[in-house]
Amino acid sequence: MFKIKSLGAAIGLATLILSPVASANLLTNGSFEDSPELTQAGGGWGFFNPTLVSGWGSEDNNIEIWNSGFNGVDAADGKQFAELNAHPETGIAFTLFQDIVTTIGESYNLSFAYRARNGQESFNVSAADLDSQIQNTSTSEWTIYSGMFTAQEELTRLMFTSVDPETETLGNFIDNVSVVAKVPEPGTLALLGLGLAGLGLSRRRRS
Ligand SMILES: [Ca+2]
Ligand SMILES: [Ca+2]
Repeated sequence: MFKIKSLGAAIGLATLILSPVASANLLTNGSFEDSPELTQAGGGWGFFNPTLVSGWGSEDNNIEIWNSGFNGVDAADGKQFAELNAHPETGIAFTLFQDIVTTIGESYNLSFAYRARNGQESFNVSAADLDSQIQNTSTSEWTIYSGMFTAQEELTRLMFTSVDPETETLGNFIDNVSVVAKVPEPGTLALLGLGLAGLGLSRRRRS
């Protein structure tokens, strides 16, 4: 009985070590659910000074949040999402950014949902060594982006920047943004599983 118990403890410990790595979103308010009350156009949307939207910033522009269902667009996650091309216009590209505490040399997985408003849109996403321009064409459904970056600083800025339209106020919906420390490769997990199985086997052989 003692041997079975100790094997159980070993598996429990492995689960304990691996599970927090796999699940924690390092972003604050990644799904844009936490914002002031949406007051424009009957409550369907709102735009705010970035200091009022938890987690997110913007360079010289406000941040625009929509309620799920407004103008027929359901959120990809939860009840709200962002329109990168905010309101009103200031004459420079719209940005939406968040600074993340990172470990230099470690890799992180980025994912988010994006959707076009009019069908001919694009935006840039960057973080450390990641720099992608995304053509945003589907107005009928959300598309999931996933990518990876390796931190070069102790603070990494995740940044979305409007490309087309660059300065006009309509376009580029974003929701459900997530940055997680890179999880162990499936191969590593399989090897760990084999190791535990081997442990059980050798214990059985001894008994
Ligand atoms: Ca959301
Ligand atoms: Ca807008």
